[in-house]
Amino acid sequence: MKHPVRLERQNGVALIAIENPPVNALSTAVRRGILGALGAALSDDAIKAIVIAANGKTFPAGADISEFGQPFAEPDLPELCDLIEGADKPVIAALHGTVLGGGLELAMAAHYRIAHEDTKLGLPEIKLGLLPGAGGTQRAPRLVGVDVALDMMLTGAPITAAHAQRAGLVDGLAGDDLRDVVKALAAETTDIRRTRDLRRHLTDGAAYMARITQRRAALGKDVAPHKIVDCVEAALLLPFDAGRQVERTAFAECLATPRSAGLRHSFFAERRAAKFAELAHGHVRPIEGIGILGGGALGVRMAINCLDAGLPVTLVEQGEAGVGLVLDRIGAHYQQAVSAGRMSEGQGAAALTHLNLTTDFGSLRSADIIIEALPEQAGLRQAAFDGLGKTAKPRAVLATTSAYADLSELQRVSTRASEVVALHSFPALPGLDAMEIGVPAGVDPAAVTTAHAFAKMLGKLPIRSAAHPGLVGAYLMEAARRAADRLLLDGATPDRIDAAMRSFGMALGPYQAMDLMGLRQGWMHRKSHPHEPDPRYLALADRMCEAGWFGREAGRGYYVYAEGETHSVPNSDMLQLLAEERRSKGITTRSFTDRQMRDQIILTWVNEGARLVGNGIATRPSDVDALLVHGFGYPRGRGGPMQDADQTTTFQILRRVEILHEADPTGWDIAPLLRELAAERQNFGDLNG
Ligand code: 3H9
Repeated sequence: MKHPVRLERQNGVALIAIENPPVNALSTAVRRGILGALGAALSDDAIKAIVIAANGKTFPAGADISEFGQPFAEPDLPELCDLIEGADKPVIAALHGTVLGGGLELAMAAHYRIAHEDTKLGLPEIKLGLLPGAGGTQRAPRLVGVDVALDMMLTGAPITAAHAQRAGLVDGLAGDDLRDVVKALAAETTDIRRTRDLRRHLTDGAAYMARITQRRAALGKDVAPHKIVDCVEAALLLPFDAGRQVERTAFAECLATPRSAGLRHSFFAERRAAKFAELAHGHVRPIEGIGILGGGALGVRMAINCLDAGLPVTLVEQGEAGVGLVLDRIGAHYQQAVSAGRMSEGQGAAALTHLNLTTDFGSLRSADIIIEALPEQAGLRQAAFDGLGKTAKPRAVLATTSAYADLSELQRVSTRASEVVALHSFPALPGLDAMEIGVPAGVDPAAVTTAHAFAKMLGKLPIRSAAHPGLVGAYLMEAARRAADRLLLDGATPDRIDAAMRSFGMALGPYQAMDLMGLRQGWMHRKSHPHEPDPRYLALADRMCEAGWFGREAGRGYYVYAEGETHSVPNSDMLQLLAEERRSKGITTRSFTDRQMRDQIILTWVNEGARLVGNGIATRPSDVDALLVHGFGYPRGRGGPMQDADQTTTFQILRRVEILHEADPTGWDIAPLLRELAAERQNFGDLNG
């Protein structure tokens, strides 16, 4: 492996250049390299000053997160920062790119900092359930004062170079000549200014403590924010080295929390999920215009997503009245965004100029990606894909928004087998930004990479699924609904189960999610794929669909949604149906604890997630996690159900599923992969690759 740190000497200045792509993370090898180069520069009498810089796209964007949890390797970053600060020759950091976490801490330990004017600087450790652990909590308040320091650490949001200069975090800005500017400065600098010795922000102790008290009072339950405030308080009250010791202990405590493990898992799960195999050999085709077929809720939502991303949209709807309705809906959306101050009037109007609403199917001819968002009606989708096969331009990607569509059938009727994918999105709630890309056999890798690029353009997290009824997301939610239905049969209610899942941290309970996604597709799939007879099958969802209670869009599902109101109440007619179902099966109801209800659902996700990975439908267990987090609001700080399961052993998980299976044999079909992993003493993380 190429050495990740190089030392160059020129005109009495030593340049320590870090080169560890992609983000110059401060791995063990990098820390060792810097230590060696620093030692060599300090012991060389010809060297008068030292510059620390990085090659590639950024100064280090932090400690190497993948090393957390592994055995400790010397030198650790706090120690390295102390050595840099203690150097008896001036050390200047040349900053560019995203100077984050440990990277910024390294820079704060240098005696001076010059940044490229486009640099972003931040302390995002809190997003990993951590705190700056390499002296950052002690040096930042000394450099920028308690307020800016706490803002940076408690929000994790980066600041611009100009802001950093105003705040005193950097000493000067430069353009593309950053290296030359810094080398010239180093050649003439003799003063050593150690951050640990700065006092100017620590002189008014009463004001500092008042800010600490104020911030502490506003904190929630998470550990890291409290520890951050404790450390920043220690920066005032204790000598520097003692404050560093407080920080070291606090960092270790945060690192050991399940929340940090979950957030770190999520960080890598999101990046892994977006890595489709096709990216290695499929090019992205130009995406200049999107066609949407159908102006129902899904079509309208997709159109708005595209317009927001600056993509021109042609939306085809049946009849002039339909077109008018769609225009009203999209217009109302932008009007609301303007009134709420989310965009200017000009921006709202500009978005609408990119919208072409028409009844002419032929207008889809010029689109690079055509997205079918039609209502669920027998034969409608097939007819549409037949038409698209004849109309779409060559190499246009043809996508369905349905998770249950038979993709091979759509490949056949369109005669464009290489271009058909599913693009399935999730309930429209803040933070739910997954877009599942369903890929049947025979699709051109370029169609997949183009769909992937499209998802990214919309600001979505693309997650791959093989062709499968429900893909991964809707399948898992339907499985959760089936598992929860067993609880309904025995005495629980949908709102109690949803509340139990929300108290666990989910954005939505399974029944709320079903209402938002709509019950119709799952029902049609069940009708065309009858299940084995099961005396404990609860026909509630089927009976609700027969009554037309398809969920949120129909105004009624497990809940009733009053026009224009955001809150919902349980559907009393549905509860009536449930009571009838129980009576007809002679059930004596009992009560369940929140814990029992949660276990039933989470273990279902683990078991069914294992089945999907075992069958090659989901690429890896962490994709199942990313999908539950980004599709249905599983608490990101827990990582996802597979990561949650890995907090014990697969053997223990299997045992728990076996116990549930013994109690309810038709309710549980144990996934072969779960048995295999348990037998081989492996966990799900071993399959993430
Ligand atoms: C810390 O510093 C603790 C210290 O206070 C104390 C220590 C004692 N480590 O996001 P991207 C990888 S905690 C390892 O797709 P972008 C990432 O996995 C750290 N790997 O690119 C991906 O790998 P791959 C504080 C990292 O351009 C590749 O880089 N720092 C790290 O959209 C590209 O990433 C942070 O929390 C890392 N620190 O965004 C910063 N960072 O290609 C976290 C990235 O194999 N990172 N990778 O999939 C980020 O916010 C973004 O990655 C960044 C680039 C903005 C830098």
